[in-house]
Amino acid sequence: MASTLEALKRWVDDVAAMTRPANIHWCDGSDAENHALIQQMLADGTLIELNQQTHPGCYLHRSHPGDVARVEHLTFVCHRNREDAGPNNHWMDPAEAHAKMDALFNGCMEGRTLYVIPYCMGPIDSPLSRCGVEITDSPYVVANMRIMTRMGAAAQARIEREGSFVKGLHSTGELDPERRFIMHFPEERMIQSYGSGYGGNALLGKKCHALRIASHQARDEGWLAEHMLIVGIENPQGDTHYIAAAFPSACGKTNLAMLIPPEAYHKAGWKVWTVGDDICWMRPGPDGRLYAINPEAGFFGVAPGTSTATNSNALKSIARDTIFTNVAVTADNQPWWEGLPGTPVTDWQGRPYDPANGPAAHPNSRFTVSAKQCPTWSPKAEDAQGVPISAIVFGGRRPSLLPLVMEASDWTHGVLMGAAMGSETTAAATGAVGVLRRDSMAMKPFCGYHYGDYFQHWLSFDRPGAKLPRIFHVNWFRKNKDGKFLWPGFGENLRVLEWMIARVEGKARGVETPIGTLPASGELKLDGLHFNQLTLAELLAVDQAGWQDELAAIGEYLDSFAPRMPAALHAEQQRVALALGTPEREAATA
Ligand code: GTP
Ligand code: SPV
Ligand code: MN
Repeated sequence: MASTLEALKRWVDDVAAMTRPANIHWCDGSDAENHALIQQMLADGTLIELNQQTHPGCYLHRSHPGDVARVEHLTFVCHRNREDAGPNNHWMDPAEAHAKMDALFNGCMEGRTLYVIPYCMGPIDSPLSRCGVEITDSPYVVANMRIMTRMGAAAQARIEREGSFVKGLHSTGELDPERRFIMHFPEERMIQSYGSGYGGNALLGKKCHALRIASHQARDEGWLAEHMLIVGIENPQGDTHYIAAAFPSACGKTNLAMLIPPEAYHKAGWKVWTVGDDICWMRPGPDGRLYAINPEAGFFGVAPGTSTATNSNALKSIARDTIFTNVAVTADNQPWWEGLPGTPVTDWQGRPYDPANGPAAHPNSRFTVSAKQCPTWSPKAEDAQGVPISAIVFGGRRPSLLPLVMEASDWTHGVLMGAAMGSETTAAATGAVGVLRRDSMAMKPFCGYHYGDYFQHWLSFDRPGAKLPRIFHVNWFRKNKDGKFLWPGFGENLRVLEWMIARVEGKARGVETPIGTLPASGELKLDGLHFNQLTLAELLAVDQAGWQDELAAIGEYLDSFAPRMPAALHAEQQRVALALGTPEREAATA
């Protein structure tokens, strides 16, 4: 049998024969290689040098103004059997998709360099990690992948040893939205992306591999690939609980992962440890608990709103050696976005700043930075075995109804809470912003197979011997009549996490309601926070009529995944609806 290296070389040769690049470069991930690439990008304008006194090693990239976010309508999951993709995905027949992509890739790298990027998702020596190779004609992608993954020689050595890897082929093409597709072939463990240079469309290790392909692989192999941050909360006694939380794009994962404790908590000795800010791979360990790794090595974080007040850890992380994409710049050439002090002179498109043109920084402008630069980066993030998860949290942008926090009565109820998740859309994907949509487990754009099968896979973790995490649902985004957030959020969210940990440790009794367990009076510690008791009551109220409607909507949503919707989840929806006193629907469908 041919070695893996030979198979890899043969694939690179095949791709080169199709795309016809002028040069082929195998990336080793070294500093020298990175330096040379940056010099080349500065020379051709792909990167713009920022103020090297205030921001050493920082550069700005302006993407094409029509290529600033993930494109869900152009993203396909190409299973052989259409049913396997589910109504949650766009599907194309694999043969048709391959023909379409082959035509686009034909000769597309003429005059350009083809880069071969071997990468490892997760710590190089972890059994939970998985490898891939991305071929791209974008040096910007190479520089970002070097920060976001363990890229280069060590990854290639693991690939040669292991014998398998995910194949990703990417070309920026003409950046024409009419000639743009992000194709996934889960059964072939392959990704093909054409016509975009942006984030999740182009850095194939991230959403394409670590979520769409990995979620499918995880189902086959008995683990979970999730759109979750991982954070460690250390109490004053020195005990650390790890929490994994799924929020949709631009709904607060990076912020919660790097949370700054409120002053009183800090003084009392609470500490926060960042393990991951976007993706979490988990599997049951020998003791029955779920163990998680962060497959990424860096942060591709939302810039706007990042400030000393909201996330000083992120701000400290990005003070050097950071690539900024689509931010504005100040008169002295520092990166700038809405939420920072100072004034921009040049907007994200390079125009003189004019408020009539909208925000100075694009709402989905981002920073790419090595996780090692984060002041709260957890030493456990490199642990090959991962960290044990005490609690799983779901949440989204819900301006009304959903309380600040509630706990599921058991795993099945928790899976229902995750499946029922809804959120207002954000600038992280092209399309309308602020529209409420269901986004089960924050995986709507990322689950590589049928949601019904995915829910079943989640339910299957509840088996004899399992010591599963508690499941919670949070909502930092409740608004009052004037459209103002009711909850201060950010660092103050630690108060909610403290209650969760008290629940995990059996130290908070809570109040049982039909929708879940909520904090009992006095259990949420609000000292030092100027907070009105009426606001708290509003944040923790259960609006029975509103919830009856919500359960009916959840029921309809779940029905859209029939016939693959697990009966147990349907029954759980019925149970909660009944507890809320809605016998009509129960009678109608029983
Ligand atoms: P992706 O990288 O797209 O997956 O996003 P994310 O989930 O990591 O979101 P992020 O933490 O970058 O936050 C997105 C936006 O939400 C930023 O503008 C934040 O300022 C804002 N945000 C985060 N946490 C809170 C919070 O607790 N309350 C409020 N009101 N806003 C928040
Ligand atoms: C998201 O949209 O959830 C992101 C950014 O984290 S991207 O890499 O574009 O997917
Ligand atoms: Mn994300």
